[in-house]
Amino acid sequence: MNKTGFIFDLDGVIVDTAKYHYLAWKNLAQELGFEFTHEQNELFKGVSRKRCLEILLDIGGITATQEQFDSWMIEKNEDYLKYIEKMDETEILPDVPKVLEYVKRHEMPIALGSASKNARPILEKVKLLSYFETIVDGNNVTKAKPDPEVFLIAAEQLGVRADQCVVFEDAQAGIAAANSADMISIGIGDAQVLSEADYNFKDFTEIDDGFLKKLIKQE
Ligand code: B16
Ligand code: MG
Repeated sequence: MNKTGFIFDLDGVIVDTAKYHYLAWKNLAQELGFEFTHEQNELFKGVSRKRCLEILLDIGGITATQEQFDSWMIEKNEDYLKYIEKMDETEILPDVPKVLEYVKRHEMPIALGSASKNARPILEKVKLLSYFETIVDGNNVTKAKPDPEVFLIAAEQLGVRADQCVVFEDAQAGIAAANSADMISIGIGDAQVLSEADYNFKDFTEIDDGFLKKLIKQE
């Protein structure tokens, strides 16, 4: 039987780090003299750190020198890491371990496909790192989602054909990336926002063994 490659996004799928990204961006905006709202933070999901800062500065109407830009990138990340430092297993989103366990028990390979450059320390903090055969993140890609690069590298590293991979994603750009990589896309979150996904679930509590079995058999 051919293997199915299971690829998971991180933020919004395995853990809710969006709330910490938000706090760190909000702190920076405040320092620069403007408000950054929860609604605006939606624009940042699945988007690279660099692109987030570009959007933030646009919101604040700020033009930065390259030097300022670089130092704000560092400042935001240092602030974000202070929140990450305190994370533990209690922050894993509901039923994620149940799904990882099922996939592992059936000896299917698992990869992470995330835009974050902090993916590895976060998985260590929440004690899930050992489930992943490979971590493909913001440190390994040159093109951000919706480009399929991150997922194609993950498939290659798992040794599984792209059309035999499934991707769990919470961002529109991630679903688009999975679709253009010819992978099965599974939207986690708002089905209206993620309407391009092949399947939609509110969260992992809605995913049962029968569905996972179907993915493994690729019926
Ligand atoms: P970092 P994902 C993304 O994670 C976040 O959703 C996005 O808000 C963040 O800007 C990006 O990672 C980069 O994160 O600053 O840690 O490198 O959803 O692709 O797992
Ligand atoms: Mg995400």
